[in-house]
Amino acid sequence: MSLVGAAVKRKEDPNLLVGRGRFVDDIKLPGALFMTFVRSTEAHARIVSIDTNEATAMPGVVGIYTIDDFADLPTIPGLPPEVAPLHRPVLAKGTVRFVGDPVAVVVAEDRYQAADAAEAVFIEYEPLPVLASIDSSLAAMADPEGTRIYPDLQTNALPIFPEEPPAPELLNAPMRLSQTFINNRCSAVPIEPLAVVADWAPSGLTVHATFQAPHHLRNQLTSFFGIPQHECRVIAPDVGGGFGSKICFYPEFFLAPAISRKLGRPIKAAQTRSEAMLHMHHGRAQRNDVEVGFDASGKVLALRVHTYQDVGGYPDPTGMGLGVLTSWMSCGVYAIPVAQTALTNVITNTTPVAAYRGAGRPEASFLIERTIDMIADELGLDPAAVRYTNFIQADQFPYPAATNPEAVFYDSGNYPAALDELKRMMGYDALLAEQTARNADPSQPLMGIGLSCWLEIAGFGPNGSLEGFGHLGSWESAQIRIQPDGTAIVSAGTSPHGQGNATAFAQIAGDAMGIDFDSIHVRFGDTETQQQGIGTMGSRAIAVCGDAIKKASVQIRERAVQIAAHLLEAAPEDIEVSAEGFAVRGTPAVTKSWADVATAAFQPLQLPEGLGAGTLDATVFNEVPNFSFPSGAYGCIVGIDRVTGDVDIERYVVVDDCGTVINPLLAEGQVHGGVAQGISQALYEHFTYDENGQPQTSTLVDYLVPAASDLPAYESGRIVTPTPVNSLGAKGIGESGAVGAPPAVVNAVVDALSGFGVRHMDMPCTPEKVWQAMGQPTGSN
Ligand code: MCN
Repeated sequence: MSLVGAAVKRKEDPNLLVGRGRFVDDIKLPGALFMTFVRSTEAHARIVSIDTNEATAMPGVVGIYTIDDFADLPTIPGLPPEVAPLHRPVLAKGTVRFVGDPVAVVVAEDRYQAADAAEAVFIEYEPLPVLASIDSSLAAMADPEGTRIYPDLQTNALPIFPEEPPAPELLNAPMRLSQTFINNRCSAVPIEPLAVVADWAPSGLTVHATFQAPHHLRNQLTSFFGIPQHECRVIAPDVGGGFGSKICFYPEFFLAPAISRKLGRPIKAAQTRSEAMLHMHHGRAQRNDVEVGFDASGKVLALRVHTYQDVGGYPDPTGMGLGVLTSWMSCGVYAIPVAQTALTNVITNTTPVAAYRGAGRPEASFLIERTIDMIADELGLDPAAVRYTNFIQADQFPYPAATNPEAVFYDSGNYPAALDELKRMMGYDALLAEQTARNADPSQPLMGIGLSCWLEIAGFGPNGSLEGFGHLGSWESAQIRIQPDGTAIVSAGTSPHGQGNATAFAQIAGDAMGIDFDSIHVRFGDTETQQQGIGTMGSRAIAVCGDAIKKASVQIRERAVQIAAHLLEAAPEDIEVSAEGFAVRGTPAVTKSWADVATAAFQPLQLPEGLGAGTLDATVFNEVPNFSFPSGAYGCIVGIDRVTGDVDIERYVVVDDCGTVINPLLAEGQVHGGVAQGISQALYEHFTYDENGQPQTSTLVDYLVPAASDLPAYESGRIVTPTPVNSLGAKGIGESGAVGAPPAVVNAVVDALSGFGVRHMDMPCTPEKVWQAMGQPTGSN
């Protein structure tokens, strides 16, 4: 039986389930000191003075540092030289730009002493005008004397794709509508906040970091400190969730090594939850101004989108790229003849914004899926029918995206089939009838039905796709070594943060080599043992690294067959491979086990001519020709309390297409997690600031993360259109749920409220907003 496609249980779980995971904060090095930040309480201010006298004398304090103590250090890497004024120093230099901005570091014998001393550092600020939103930052630009968050840059707005005049196809369309969509700012909330342990010994630097791409960090740390790569080892042990926020470079990654070098002792930093909410980069925070032209059948003739991305107080390279992905994916699964996209990154006095599960694609699916529903509403058509009218058809692949037809080609898909399957699973037609009856009955909750036919760009791998974010390349590496006992060690260049890649990689390797699943050990996350890799982002582990593992496995198998043929005195073509070993076709009694063949691989006298000792060792650097474009159709049914406005998700049905599924259990788990985040964005989560840039939601008391009981049981379906861009036919699925879910939920809420004249509602659709939209009903249930 094939391992690929089997619902194998996770290799990683036994340790995690008994509390034997090893996270960064579990690492306790002898003599380690703890560092903590003194963070800005102002959103925008000039630093007048920093008084450390009282704190320096406090118990356990070893040192307190400001930017003046690190004058020799470069700025945090990533941004290109053209935007030099935006390069972020490792601590605030003269000016603070958001609440939470690190101003000073306190180093003490333990974390409690460090925290106490940080409270006793007094900073005098001279407040500057605060621009805490896209709108206020752009408004300041209209005034030549208005505030510039980076005076040397002289602008708060960084145009990436300039706005063009509306195309004739839009101006001449029989019908037009426009809408501004606000994609609410979210905080990632991984169970494990940011943590790092740095130990700079005479032999070199060792860094344990909770991070999604240890090689990326190693490469940047070595150029930052000007040391050779063999003197820097970065280890990402177990990582307790990342959701994209652990792909960015934060000041502590550079300061912990710098202080360790200064003091000659290991340094640990580990955020509290409240610090993480303020300082780990946020996600979304976009405004999308959409204009669409269409005809009476619902056919979209032209789409024009201007995306404004809030990049926060310190633009991050990943954050600067989010809107590019939104722009590319703005047409979704639809054959839209004319698409015009503009993009402006906007600097504000808020926490920097960067990758967050989906990173730019949930914003695109939200704007286009809401737009399609608004067209249906305008024309009085079934939203499903408008989707069928506009779908790209299954025979049109590779399909050049109208937003960038030279560079972006959808690989494969069957969007009408996904919607057919969704409608079947939902019982769509019966639901429409049920809705009419329920909504006419005041004793029942209002019913809404929402669809989302989403598309995303994943499998980041084609050359050039990651280099712009400072990565060495976009390839991925895999090495497989067969040990003399016939077991295999698979070393992967990507390292996961909760996805279960070890299990999926072992399935791929097991099938391709023929070795038993339990005899395959997967390693990752340590630059000493996997010397080169790129990392985990853009749902690429399976499509790029899994493909590398398959290719390396094929090489191993070919060489193993040659050895077995030699030992069995048969022709390689006659050798049959299984988990038990090697047999000669027609004479199954004559066999060699994997251990026999693997042992021979280390004994040159046993090997056929041309193969040397250690031959069962293969390294592959895998380049893929294109991204993969997972897609799907999601359906959401909500019931809305007619008195309180509370939205209850009654059913949530998913049809995913990630091409070949490696492990349905894990793939479904990924979708469940992503959908949970998407529902949460649609109904609960919103990181907000007041007009002074003070965060209003920086603890889990006021930033709403749903509990399991707030979420529905999902009904899962699937179609499979394998991708031609890798040998597995597999597309990414790690972000799909987060991309597809928000519009399905909001479409359902707006559908339920359509009787009140509601055309759109920005996320999150809180009970209060819904109650207001219903005209503030009174009464009781
Ligand atoms: N899989 C599969 N078949 C496929 C594709 C994937 O069975 N065709 C399964 C495999 O088990 C694989 C997993 O899904 O291990 C995810 O694979 P892939 O889609 O290649 O994504 P990555 O491993 O590259 O994960 C990245 C993606 C991203 S970018 C974020 S952010 C994210 C995520 O996945 N953050 C997560 N999933 C997360 N899951 C957890 N638990 N925690 C996070 O922080």
